[in-house]
Amino acid sequence: MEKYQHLLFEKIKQQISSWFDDRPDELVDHAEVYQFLHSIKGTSGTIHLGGLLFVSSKLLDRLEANEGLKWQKDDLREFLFELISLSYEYEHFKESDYKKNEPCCGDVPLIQIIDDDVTMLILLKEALEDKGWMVMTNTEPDKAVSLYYDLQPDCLVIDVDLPSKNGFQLLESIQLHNHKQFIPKVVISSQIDRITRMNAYEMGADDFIEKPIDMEEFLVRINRQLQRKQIFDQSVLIDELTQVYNRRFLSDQMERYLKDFERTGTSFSVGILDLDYFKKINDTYGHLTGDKVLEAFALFLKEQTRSTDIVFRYGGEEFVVLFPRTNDQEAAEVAKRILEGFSKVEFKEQGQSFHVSFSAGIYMANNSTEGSLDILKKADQALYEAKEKGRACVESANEAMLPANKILNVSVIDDDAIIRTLLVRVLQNIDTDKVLLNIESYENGEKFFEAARLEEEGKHFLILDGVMPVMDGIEVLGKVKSAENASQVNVLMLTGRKTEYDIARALKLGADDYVTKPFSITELQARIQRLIQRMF
Ligand code: GH3
Ligand code: MG
Repeated sequence: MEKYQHLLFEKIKQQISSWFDDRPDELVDHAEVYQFLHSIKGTSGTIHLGGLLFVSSKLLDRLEANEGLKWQKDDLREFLFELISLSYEYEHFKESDYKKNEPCCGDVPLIQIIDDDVTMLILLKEALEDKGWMVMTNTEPDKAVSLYYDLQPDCLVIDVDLPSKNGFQLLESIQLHNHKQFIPKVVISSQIDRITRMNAYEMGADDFIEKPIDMEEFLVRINRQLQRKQIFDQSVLIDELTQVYNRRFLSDQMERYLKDFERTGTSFSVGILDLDYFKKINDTYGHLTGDKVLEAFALFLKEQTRSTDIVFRYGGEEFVVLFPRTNDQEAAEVAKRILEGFSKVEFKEQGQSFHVSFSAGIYMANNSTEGSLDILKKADQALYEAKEKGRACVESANEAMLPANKILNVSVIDDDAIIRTLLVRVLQNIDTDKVLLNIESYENGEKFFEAARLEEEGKHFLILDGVMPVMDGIEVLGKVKSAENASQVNVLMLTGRKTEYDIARALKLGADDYVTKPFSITELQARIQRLIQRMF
């Protein structure tokens, strides 16, 4: 059956390619489109492709209303879009996988499982994900710890029978951080004697579940832990590690300032401060040293700001300072002064000393139509610029305000007509306020260079397929990066899943980001949107 399904997709692909690549300017007959859809409908029913059957039937119904029409290519592409995107999904994801690939929204609880038994890991992951929770898995303890710090999960499930690093040791190292950061920990173990259980609770376990696991009970118990975490998060406003306010209180407070601003016109500024190369500190001296730096930084911020300014921990090593009744220049001056002072603080660890700097983005709220998220976004853009400028500096978004209608030339270079069509549509749907997107697609690098696309004025953003028959993606990248305006060009590479070598090479040659094929369309859209926003 799979073979026939594959053949049908090939057929769809060929037809799309012949319409949109080989005869781009010709009109297409109504009858030709009708036959195409009719044949897909007939075949897809027989070979159990329900979604395809549904879409082709729907399109056929709609087509009847347009009888006798000659199709312009752009209209046809739009008309067939659902079919094109469905064939991409079918080709690359099994229906069940595809659903799981949908990006989770921010509110979905995240569970981290550490277990060296892969079969068990998969079993637990599937059961938890069926409940709609997001699950990250690890078999390797050291990686697990760093992922734990990166992700700050809502619940940790840990198998203490791990052979390489004793599960208890792992639990203990996490607990040292965790005593200030409430994340419920569920221990699973095949050893269930009294001493093991007591050890587990001693080291911070919130629950102890014996193997073999009764799955139904396991899910109920995990759910209970997630509820506890939620209640905890909602009841506290202070970040336990750094003793400054947390993110939840930030939104409350900003709403209040915004109301004030609306009523009295009193503006305020926001600064986002992000430690530079913080990951390196964790990697070099361990996460506990990292924690100490965070505590010291938070304290320094509290000491060095006015009593009316408020400090928040925004995320891992990112802090926000709210400056009431302060314009952006004044706020930037304060941030610069703090930067100078903090960079001089000497940290001593394992016989070595080191210094830590930060980068900051400032934004003054000056428009009552902006909400707190818009304001934070602006400050975050300025922070991004500060990082781009080499870090250890302060940037203001108000200064850097861009003239409206900037143009970003976006080029899609991919030999696969389906992917090209999908990407162009994704790009058209991108919502940008300050940037005008000028989108073009090319079936290979040669055509891209022939069109002298890079000579068009303004910034460029390329979505480039790594593997193409005429002029390989890597070759295109090399040529782009040696162009005169290379600094104006951002490149997102599309690569095959298991081509680590290609990825490394692409990044070395100057690609700014990569996405592995097959990709989820919604995820890609979100990513491109973010990249574009960050470019401006
Ligand atoms: P950049 O200069 O670009 O900001 O680089 P960076 O290394 O500071 O930024 P990145 O976002 O790559 O890494 C931040 C790290 O902070 C990742 C995460 O492991 C770590 N982290 C997050 N929360 C905590 C925490 O509570 N304690 C410790 N020790 N580390 C944390
Ligand atoms: Mg950082």
